[in-house]
Amino acid sequence: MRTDTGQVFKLEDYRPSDYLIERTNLVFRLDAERTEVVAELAVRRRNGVSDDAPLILDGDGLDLAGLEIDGIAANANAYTAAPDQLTIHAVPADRQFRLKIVTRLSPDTNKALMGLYRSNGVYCTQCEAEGFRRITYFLDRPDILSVYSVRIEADRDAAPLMLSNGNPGKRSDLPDGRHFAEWHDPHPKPSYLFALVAGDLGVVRDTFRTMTGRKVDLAIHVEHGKEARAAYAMDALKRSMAWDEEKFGREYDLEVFNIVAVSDFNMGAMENKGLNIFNDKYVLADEDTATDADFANIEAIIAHEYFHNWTGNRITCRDWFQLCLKEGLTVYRDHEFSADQRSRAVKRIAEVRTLRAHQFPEDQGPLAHPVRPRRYREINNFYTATVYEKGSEVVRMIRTILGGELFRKGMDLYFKRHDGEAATVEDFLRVFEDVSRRDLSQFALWYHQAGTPHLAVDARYSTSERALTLTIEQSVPPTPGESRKRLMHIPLAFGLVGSDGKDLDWSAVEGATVSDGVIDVRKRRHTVRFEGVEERPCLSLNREFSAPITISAEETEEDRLFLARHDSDLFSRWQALNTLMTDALIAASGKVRGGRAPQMPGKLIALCGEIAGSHELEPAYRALALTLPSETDIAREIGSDIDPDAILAARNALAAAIGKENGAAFARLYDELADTGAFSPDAASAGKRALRNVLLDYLAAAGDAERADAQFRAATNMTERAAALGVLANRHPGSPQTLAALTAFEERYRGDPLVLDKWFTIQAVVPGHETLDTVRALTKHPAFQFANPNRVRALIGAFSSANQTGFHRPDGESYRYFADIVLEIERGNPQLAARLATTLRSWRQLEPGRRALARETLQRIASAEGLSADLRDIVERTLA
Ligand code: B3K
Ligand code: ZN
Repeated sequence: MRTDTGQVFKLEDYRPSDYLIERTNLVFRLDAERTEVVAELAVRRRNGVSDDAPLILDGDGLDLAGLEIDGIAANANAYTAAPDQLTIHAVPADRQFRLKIVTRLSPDTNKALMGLYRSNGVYCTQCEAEGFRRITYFLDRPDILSVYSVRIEADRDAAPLMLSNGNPGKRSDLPDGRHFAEWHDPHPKPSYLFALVAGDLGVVRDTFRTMTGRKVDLAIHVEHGKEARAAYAMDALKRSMAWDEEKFGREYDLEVFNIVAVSDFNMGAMENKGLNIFNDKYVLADEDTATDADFANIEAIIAHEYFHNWTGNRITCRDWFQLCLKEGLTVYRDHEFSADQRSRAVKRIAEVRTLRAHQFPEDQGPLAHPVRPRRYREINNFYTATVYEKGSEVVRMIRTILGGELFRKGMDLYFKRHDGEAATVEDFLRVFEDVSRRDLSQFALWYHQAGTPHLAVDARYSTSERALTLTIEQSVPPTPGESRKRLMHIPLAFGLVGSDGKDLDWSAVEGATVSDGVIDVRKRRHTVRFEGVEERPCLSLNREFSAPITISAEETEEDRLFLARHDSDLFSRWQALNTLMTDALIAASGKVRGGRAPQMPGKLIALCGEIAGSHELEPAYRALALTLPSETDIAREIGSDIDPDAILAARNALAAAIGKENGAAFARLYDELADTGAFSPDAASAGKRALRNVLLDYLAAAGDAERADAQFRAATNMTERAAALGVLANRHPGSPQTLAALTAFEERYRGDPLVLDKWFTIQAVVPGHETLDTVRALTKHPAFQFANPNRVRALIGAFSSANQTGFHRPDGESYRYFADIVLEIERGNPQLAARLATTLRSWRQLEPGRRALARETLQRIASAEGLSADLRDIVERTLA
């Protein structure tokens, strides 16, 4: 494990390297304990660099076993080799020279899952961000683009499959039961996109005909016996390839495209050129083992990694500060893809919920950072919701400001101008300025400034003048290290909704630029006057969530009820209902805390019944609309002095009231929605199941355990089965039906840890203080492994992030247990430990007792000996 050096990397310190590596030839002699890597690098000194400039290559835990310069064994005083650096002092006078570097690795002892490791016997690599330096010494930075040729040698029996980036070359037998395969990738790429896989796997094959008629061989490699579960991923891949051609004119550029699913993986998937490596959770799906949410995730992640081929691989990042250049943009592209494949409104609501659940707490807490950070200690800690999700929102705003046509023109120019380059955020913004001739310098603050902007909106309508005056005031709350904020350019989409539910027109507007239903907010304060407005409108603000901001407006409950029924913008309609729910829950939790019985909001409860039965709305939309804000959502909106127990009580009370008042109608609808016919994972069928499961939860909250039990027993797919089990476990913990269902699930999926993860999660999120004991016990389950990130996330991750009452026990017992686990995990896998530790980022919002205990926990982690850079960075920033 690399311990912390305390080094801080700064954006302003960027400078190009003195040397380039134009070609990289790698030979891997694979062995579980002693793999030999021979790297032959064609190096060139950059113009103008003096020939006594040393060549400094990055390493991480490496052991140099041989070094030749231009074919001659290097003299001992020509270089210094340390595990984390190889410095060549005496560099040849010629501008171009060759280096041959031999290193030895032990894939089996690599538990960090970075560099070359083995997962279930399969050799695989993960190099982003800085894993290549665990394989060989290199200029391991994204602006060093090199053409790679790879030769893999392995045991024929253990590794019939041998893959790397690019196109396949020669393949033949070797003595001693070994064989080799060669690969060549013609596209220059940074080292973080290098990949290798070798092992014994099953395969699903297909082909894709590109827009210019080239045939691409597609293959998805999975564990033997699981081939059928890769069919959906293959379908999603082909749809992604066609979509990128149609919507962005992007064609695939190799003869083959390989995807490999592995079971030990630190994140979702990795976009290595021509050889995407996936967490098997995001490849394997069939109706018996995967929920509709799993299918949707697979579709999105397959698309995301595929889209990186252009946004990330063909055009990569100059340095890691530019991470959003590939991630935010590619998330935007996968969002658009899913919106086109499914329902746009439903997708948008889901995106906003994710943004608020994961990114808003970043912006509002100690880990706040701009979409393009200016400094980091450990880059792996910056693969955040801010870089990804807010980064995507920023791209979306560019499209909103410019319009679809200019946006596409800008993207075309980006691909044309920067293909084959390592680019920056400035390069990206410039293409849009060039095609639109608009000044995006104020807009660029979205990349540079952290924090969620806030708009306070006040509306005055004058009946006599038939004029509406909006006062819009912007503010950006301070974030750590950025106390003074500059004013942002915020595209605020809006509508003036008339009493018939239709948008009202206006004849003139002054005080701001308003076009296509979007106000360009740029100043601290705008007074916008609309004339010719026939009646007092209901204001629908931030339609489609046009900007990732918070808004306060003096709206009455009547206005919200009206918008929740009539807003033509389906996102804002959902928002109105969601705000009503949130307000009701905040009020109720305040009552509970004060020892009083919460009052139940009659009109809201009735509206829920109405929406459930609104057949003109698609079921998936109704399901989202009826879903109460989560306990974490409520806590975030309350913002300080959080008591999770009061929030849970309030939420349960409202769920029970909604379920009870609407009981008969919900039950009828539940029965009507029963799945008949063959299973299909399509969005419409999934939507019906989602609505039915939401209704099931309400009915159970109101006391009916029978339905959930019956659904569990009759379930014909995982969506029904897992939902019923979750409802039983949450609403009727410890009941005989719940216990029987948990046992049945375990027995059925015993041999399939990936599916058993659902069983771990369902139990980990059962509200209440006692769940800690369940979690402790489950870590002893034979299927549970601390070394496997999926298991850890399913049990410990779910418990700490989604079980507010269990994790934030008032006695601090869960925190103490959590700290022990984080420290244990970090010994093998620092990245996973650091990621887990971020669940404590909102500790300052807790009530004083829990806050003190959470601080103690963080301090205990921070004071542990020999902490990794990953974990130290997170805990120190969280405490700062
Ligand atoms: N680019 C990878 C993430 C790598 C994370 C490294 N710590 C997956 C993706 O965003 O597509
Ligand atoms: Zn990505």
